[in-house]
Amino acid sequence: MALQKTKYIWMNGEFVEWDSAKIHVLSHVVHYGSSWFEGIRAYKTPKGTAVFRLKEHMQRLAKSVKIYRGQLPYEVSELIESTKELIRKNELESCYIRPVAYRGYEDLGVYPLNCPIDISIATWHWGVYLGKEALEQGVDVCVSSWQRLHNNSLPSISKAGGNYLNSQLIRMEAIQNGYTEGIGLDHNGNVSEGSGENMFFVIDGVIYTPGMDSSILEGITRSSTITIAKQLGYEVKEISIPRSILYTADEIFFTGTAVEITPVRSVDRIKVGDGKAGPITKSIQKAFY
Ligand code: PPE
Repeated sequence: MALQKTKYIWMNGEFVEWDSAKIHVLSHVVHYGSSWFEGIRAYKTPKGTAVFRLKEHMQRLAKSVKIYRGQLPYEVSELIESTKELIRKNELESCYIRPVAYRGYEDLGVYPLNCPIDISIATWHWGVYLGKEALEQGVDVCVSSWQRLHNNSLPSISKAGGNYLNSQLIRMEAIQNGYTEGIGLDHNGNVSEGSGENMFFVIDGVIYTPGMDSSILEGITRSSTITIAKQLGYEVKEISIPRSILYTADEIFFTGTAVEITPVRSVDRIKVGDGKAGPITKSIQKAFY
């Protein structure tokens, strides 16, 4: 899956041609993983292109940076306007949006505070994340042998580039063993999340999702899912989920910007429910779209 180029990338306040959007190899981020990013989707609607919860995404980006004693060089409102302008300039009706802030070029060494924080925003077409049939049929996943980050090692609520080294280990292992995605357990052995998505479980009509103490990213799709589920009349509980629930839940699904709402049909080759998208998953999926 090669990236589909669009015309411009917004970099530190300027619209730069896609092929010219470059950074120096001695930028701090290249050596120490010091970046923070967002994944956002814009959808084509009858009223024109609409970006899904853009403000919340930009606010989360600012918080991700703050944990690392940094500050974005632009206000959230400026980033919102620049994103909209970029989508217009790139003439996109729907797209994936990737803002990334990073410690740039100035000094080297672990101590980062002498390096500037630069920021760019790119847009491109990103279709179905976990394969063509995933949204309807569900995906086959495994429990990873790699654990998620302990919150006292790398805080999972900061969407930091470095955290995704852990995600890469989880995803590579899963794919090379024939699964679509891997699930990371937290430091207590409870369910945390997939390498790039939050998880939900349905048991006897009640919906459960791991809480903030299980090394999860506080997903924006997760929060929309909780709101939608409650509006549909379901009870939703944020709670520690033991690994064994992965094998006994009636329904399981992933949520995230890239995956949207994707059912899980098996875990470690054990079928979830009937091995296809369950009724509650489907009703939430429908309401989400
Ligand atoms: N957990 C992780 C680890 C994660 O990366 C994401 C998003 C989520 C949960 C869901 O968060 P939200 O998008 O706010 O609902 N992962 C992004 C990056 C995926 C990638 O491969 O890159 C995404 O979905 O855009």
